[in-house]
Amino acid sequence: MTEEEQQLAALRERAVAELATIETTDGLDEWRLRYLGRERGELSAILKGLGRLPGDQRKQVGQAANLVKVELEGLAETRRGELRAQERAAALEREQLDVTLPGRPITRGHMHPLTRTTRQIAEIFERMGFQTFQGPEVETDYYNFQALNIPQDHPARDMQDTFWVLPGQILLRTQTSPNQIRIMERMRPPVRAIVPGKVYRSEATDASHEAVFHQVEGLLIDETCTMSDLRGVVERFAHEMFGANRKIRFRPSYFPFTEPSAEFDMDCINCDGAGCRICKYSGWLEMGGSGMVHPKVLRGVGYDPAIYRGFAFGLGIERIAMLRYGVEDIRLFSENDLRFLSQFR
Ligand code: 2NM
Repeated sequence: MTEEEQQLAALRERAVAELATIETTDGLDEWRLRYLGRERGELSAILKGLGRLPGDQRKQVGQAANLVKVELEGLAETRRGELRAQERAAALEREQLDVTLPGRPITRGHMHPLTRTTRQIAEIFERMGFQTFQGPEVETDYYNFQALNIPQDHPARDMQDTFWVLPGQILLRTQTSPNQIRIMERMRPPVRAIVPGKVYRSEATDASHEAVFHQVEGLLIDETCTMSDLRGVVERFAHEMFGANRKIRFRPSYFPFTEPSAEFDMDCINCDGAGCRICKYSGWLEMGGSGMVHPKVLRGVGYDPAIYRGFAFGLGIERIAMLRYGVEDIRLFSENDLRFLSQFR
């Protein structure tokens, strides 16, 4: 074997060994340049040196070099195919999209428990022919007190510690009744109105008292209604809201805007009247106030008390929601804690 043939065999061995270690098509291009490149390739260098050899050797080495060249090119193309396939597989792996993964949940809001309770209450009264109205939360002294037969020096004003906006003139309503006055001013009887909404009282806060809370007041005006109609409406409400077996009792009371006045209780939904922690062992739950609208109030809105009469009542919405849902602290409704609110979705 000539020196050139030995050189060729060593080159071939090196090229084949190196090719096996190449991992990228870029690396393969470099390899090709190094061994097979026209300008600086090692094989080309051997072919260029052929001229210096004697004739018979030139042919022999030339043929051997060509065989190596063809072999190496064949191996390179095979390797290129393998590397391309590997690179495509890696790219696909990187881009992979698993369409079977579960989607990200869409966080969806829901009604506040007090809004939900308010709507349930309104629906019950709407089925009895009442119409729902809303009105201003900032009121005048006239609509909040005077029109309701609570004059300047009346002790009843002490019952409702007021948030004044303009002392003596503008205030945050202490009940929703000022809106009942506005409704009566606008309408001729018969009137059947429900007024839910926010009310404000400057009071110390505890588990059952808030300075801002919600009330629903009802009003019915016609020529013939009596306290037994009032009782029927309140009882029907209790049955629809808390179940057909609930019992209602009326106790005489006092409000400046009604005469006679009464407060009403419902037998305890927790113990059915037997006495428990919820009803403070009395068997009864206080529900609200009511009465026949005072003749002075009727006259004030332009109704003739000799012709028209009516009854009115007021209920606390938080109180109803607390009983319905078993909530024991009124402050939870306004704390905006999702651990509480999310339970009402
Ligand atoms: C209550 C209790 C008793 C009431 C009275 C009126 C009006 F405007 F007709 F005079 N509206 N609401 C009323 C009566 C409210 O809440 C405890």
